Amino acid sequence: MEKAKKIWMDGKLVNWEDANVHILTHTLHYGFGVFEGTRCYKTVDGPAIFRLDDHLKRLYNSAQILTIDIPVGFKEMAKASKEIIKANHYQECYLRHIAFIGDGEMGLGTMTNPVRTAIISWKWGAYLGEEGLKKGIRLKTSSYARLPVQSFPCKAKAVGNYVNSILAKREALKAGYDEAVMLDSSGYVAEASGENIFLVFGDTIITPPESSSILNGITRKSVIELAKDLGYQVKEETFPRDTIYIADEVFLTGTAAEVTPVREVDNRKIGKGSAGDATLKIQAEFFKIVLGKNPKYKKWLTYVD
Ligand code: PPE
Repeated sequence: MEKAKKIWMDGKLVNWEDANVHILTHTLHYGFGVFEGTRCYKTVDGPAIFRLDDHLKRLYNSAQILTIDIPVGFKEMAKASKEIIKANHYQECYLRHIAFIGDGEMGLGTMTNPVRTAIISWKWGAYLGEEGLKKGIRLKTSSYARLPVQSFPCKAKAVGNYVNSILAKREALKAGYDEAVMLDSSGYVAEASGENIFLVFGDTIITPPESSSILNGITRKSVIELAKDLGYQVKEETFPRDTIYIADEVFLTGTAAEVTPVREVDNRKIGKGSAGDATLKIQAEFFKIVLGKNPKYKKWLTYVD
């Protein structure tokens, strides 16, 4: 990873090398913390953060779900999100917000440790590879189910939730695939390890509903809106893995993955076995929006300067 000059930590800009924590940092031991992933794009009018308010809302909602009191206010966090990009002279980057429990006492019941915050920025290219973004990736159904909704806060982007995702991801990578698709505890399709999933059947697009054990992706929400704009009928419904195999097209959405086509699932070719036409149309429209080239969606951009 290419180092940036500065990291925003607990209200101050510090040098990259100095953004360290103590080994007794509570979140490091127990995974109790929340985070966000947001992208800043080099738009035609300068750098702009895509749906910053929605990402910050989700960060504070995640903290609310976990009963973590973030000591920095929403407005200050929004301001700092722009500051860190300026401090590092980035035109485009990924932003990682994190709120975690610092050191002090140990044990699960600790309530008095400080809640710490940071915003880190770095250059992040195509998450699932340039070629994947153009031609499509290979997906494997994971043997790990998404944790059941009665046991895990799926609407919180919580640090510890990612043990489940990383187990699935590593299993897929070791088996030679690019990404894992995870089922819920009843066997229905939930989401990929770090992306939401969409299937295309002609002019209809389906994706698992918000009520399922998925993260309510901000890219997912954006793609639903823009797909409807493009004339597709979008249905949020539950489906088994078999439905993926017979889809005309499959694609994944996420801040890091953006709109990534899927060309193969569990050794079954999807459609023509390459990126589908509808997927590429939606992807092109998505990139237009994030790059500030669609006036209708400028409302989703927060300009840095
Ligand atoms: N599901 C999960 C489990 C998930 O982690 C993400 C984001 C999404 C869906 C898509 O949500 P959204 O980004 O709001 O559209 N995954 C982050 C993981 C990146 C990482 O490896 O770290 C991301 O895309 O930033």
